[in-house]
Amino acid sequence: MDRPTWLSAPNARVVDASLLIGVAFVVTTGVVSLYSGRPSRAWVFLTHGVGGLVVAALVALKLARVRHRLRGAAESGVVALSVLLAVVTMAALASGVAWVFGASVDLGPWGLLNLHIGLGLLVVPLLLAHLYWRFGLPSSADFEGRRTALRYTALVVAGAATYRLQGAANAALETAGSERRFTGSREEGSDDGNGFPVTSWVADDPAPLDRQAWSLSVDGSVEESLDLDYDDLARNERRALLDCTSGWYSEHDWQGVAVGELLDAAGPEDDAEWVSFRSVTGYRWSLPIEEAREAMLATHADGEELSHGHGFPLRLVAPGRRGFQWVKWVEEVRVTRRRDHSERLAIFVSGFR
Ligand SMILES: Nc1nc2c(c(=O)[nH]1)N[C@H]1C(S)=C(S)[C@@H](COP(=O)(O)O)O[C@H]1N2
Ligand SMILES: [Mo]
Repeated sequence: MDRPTWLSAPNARVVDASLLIGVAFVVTTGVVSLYSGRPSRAWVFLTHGVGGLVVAALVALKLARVRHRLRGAAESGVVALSVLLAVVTMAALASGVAWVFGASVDLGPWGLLNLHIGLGLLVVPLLLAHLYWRFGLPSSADFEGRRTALRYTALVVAGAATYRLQGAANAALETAGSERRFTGSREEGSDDGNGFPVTSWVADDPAPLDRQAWSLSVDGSVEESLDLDYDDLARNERRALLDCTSGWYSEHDWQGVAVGELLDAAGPEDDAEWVSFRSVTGYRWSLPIEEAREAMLATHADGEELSHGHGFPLRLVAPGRRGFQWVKWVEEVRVTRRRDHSERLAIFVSGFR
């Protein structure tokens, strides 16, 4: 008996082109997600998950088609590269699914979500090399009009439905994944002073700071530079949630000085647009001045003096920003006219100085 037409083998070049679009989509949303901390960005994480499921289905279709070529793998470098690409892609997808269902791995300072990010980024150079050897654009004859459109729409809808079912399955199984935030992060040590994970982005690890020798300067595009000792710092309080891109979050009452008060005291010049928070290590991040006003430089968490690992004597609390922007061991607040783009590099290399 003939198969119904909608079950006939999908056009190879259209599958490949869709796979390319799908991978570009999940890599892009994955990178954007690292900069997304507010609930208004939940769609980035949602579409990343649905996109991952669609890519998984397309990979399965493609592997079913090209399986027989694997025998040549030992002889041909190009085929070997394709096999490596397939393995890394499937590992990236599997690690994402495993994370969603609450799995953990211990890789020293990194965990399963870091592994997922690493594998996802590794797909990019492998895919570019694969395209270089094997790329063929689909022609208009490859698109069978409405049928192709319907099929791919159905695929995305099925991906979204599967993603929804995941939520129900997670809740029913009561996995560690069922309590995820919209960012995918799981709770650790909230309201417990210093009892939450100590994380350095790459290798930042300064010697403990001496509170007598330390001071905070507020400078740059300001009318009057300030130099403050530890004991000069006011103790306001605000509640805020730190959400690290390695997959945990922690919410605390932070005590410290409101950045708005520091700025009022120093008097930003009219053309000041950014505020850069700078660590003794060279690690730094900046916020638009209006947002910086709402941030805090904390000396304490839940009434406990910050431990060295958490940035004693002073760390940035930047509500709605991802953890890597919450600079630790701050010694300078620099008001600037333009954004300091070197901070994007500084957060990777500050530990190696
Ligand atoms: N100076 C400095 N600040 C830093 C980091 C760092 O490596 N160096 N890591 C950031 C990252 S990735 C996170 S998630 C938070 C973690 O803060 P914690 O160690 O207090 O949990 O600090 C951020 N601030
Ligand atoms: Mo982080």
